[in-house]
Amino acid sequence: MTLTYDPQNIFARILRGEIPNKTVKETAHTLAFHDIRPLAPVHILVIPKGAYVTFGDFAAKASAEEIADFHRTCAAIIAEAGLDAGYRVISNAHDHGGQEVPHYHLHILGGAALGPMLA
Ligand code: IU
Repeated sequence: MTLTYDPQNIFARILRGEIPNKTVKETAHTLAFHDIRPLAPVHILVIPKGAYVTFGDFAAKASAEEIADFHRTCAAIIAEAGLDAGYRVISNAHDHGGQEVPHYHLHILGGAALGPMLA
């Protein structure tokens, strides 16, 4: 499986400011924004600013500081979005995972009962 990073992918372009986004939170290493095609009342994408393709790529190569910043940002978003009743985090990877955009991202979904994951 190739992990060559495509610098023209849509999230790289968002990070460069070439395409607008509805930002939820931004830190030194992380950007979070509303998904343009929400699958739940709350559907936020969280991406590292570094060039990583998948969860595995990020987890293997990112610095401890990047990894901590990313996950603390996710936690802050979950708290601030009021998802006390529950939420789901998903990351799709490569073809079998159904990944459309080849820049690592976590989906945070909530705001309604989501049901069983594979229903
Ligand atoms: P996936 O995990 O790669 O399949 O998810 C990509 C998501 O990016 C998907 O939910 C799209 O609706 C979303 N998205 C977006 O928010 N803005 C865009 O310009 C594009 C896709 I292209």
